[in-house]
Amino acid sequence: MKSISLTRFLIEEQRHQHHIGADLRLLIEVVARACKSISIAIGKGALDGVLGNAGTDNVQGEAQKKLDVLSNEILLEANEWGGHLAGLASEEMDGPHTIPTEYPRGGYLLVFDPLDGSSNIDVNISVGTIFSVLRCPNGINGDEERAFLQPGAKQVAAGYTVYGPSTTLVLTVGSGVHMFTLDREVGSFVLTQRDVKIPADTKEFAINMSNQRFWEAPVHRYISECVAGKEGPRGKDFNMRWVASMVADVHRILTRGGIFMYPLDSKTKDKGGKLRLLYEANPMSFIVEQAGGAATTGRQRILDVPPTSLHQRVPVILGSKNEVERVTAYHAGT
Ligand code: AHM
Ligand code: MG
Repeated sequence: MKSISLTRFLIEEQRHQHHIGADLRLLIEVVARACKSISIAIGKGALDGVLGNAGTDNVQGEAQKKLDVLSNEILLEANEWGGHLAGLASEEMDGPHTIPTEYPRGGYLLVFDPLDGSSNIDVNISVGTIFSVLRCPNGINGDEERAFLQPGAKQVAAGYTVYGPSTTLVLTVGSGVHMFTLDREVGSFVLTQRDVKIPADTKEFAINMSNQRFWEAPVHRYISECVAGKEGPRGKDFNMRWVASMVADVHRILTRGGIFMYPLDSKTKDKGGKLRLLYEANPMSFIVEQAGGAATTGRQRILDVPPTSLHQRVPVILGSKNEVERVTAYHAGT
């Protein structure tokens, strides 16, 4: 079988399926190209002096790693001149990035977490880039924060790249989820799985167990029933995995099913949760729903949450549909 590059896949999506237009195709190609550069930088690791802290904090008061800053710069530089964007925003910047006046502006907004799972960079464990694409609303400038404050259901595309033993780009434009693996010799992403589906049932959960004492009752109930295994109410043994890189944990769920939880707890309640809505929860929820899974805060579908600020946080429970529905039911008290 002939291998299908990301470029060819996108052209076919545009030409035959009419799922995307030329601008969105260009945008996705540019993001993918930036991810290749990030992959190369990560791959060099200590050889290139890119590990360690940058010595700066981001708007959320988190210490930035050198690779956080570098990945952010790579994505900004790649995207700002193409003419397809009205604005860009990122986990690593306080507000939207202003596109220099010498470049034309387009109709899309790009929001991203340039390098998710930063705590794993220095220990050589998988990290990833997450991105979400929205349309810039009429009459609002893409430099303005309010342009980005749209519920996740309005996303026109979302994806992530996981930098693991191989580099894999996972993409949805609202017509299923597709995986592309980077062929490092050729330098291009190649379609390796079309129309990925998450199994509805699972025996694997992902949660940071060290937060157990901070959880709410429905999460306690769900996890204790999993841990009780065959002898408990679920009547089967569960396994646990926690990479602490959301991208890697979600990638595992897309590959073999599972449930990922960073729920509301008393430690993060004041902030609204741990993970960020616009560039972590929304793109991942769009991908998971497109793959037949579900994503909720416990109380509401994530894609329906109306954003109030760029760096807003939200509880996240996503993955295999039947498990997510069970946790939702526990939250509803049933
Ligand atoms: P980051 O964007 O600063 O890297 O934080 C997000 C990450 C997620 O990838 C991961 O699921 C979570 O934080 C891990 O948190 P913890 O270290 O509390 O387990
Ligand atoms: Mg992140």
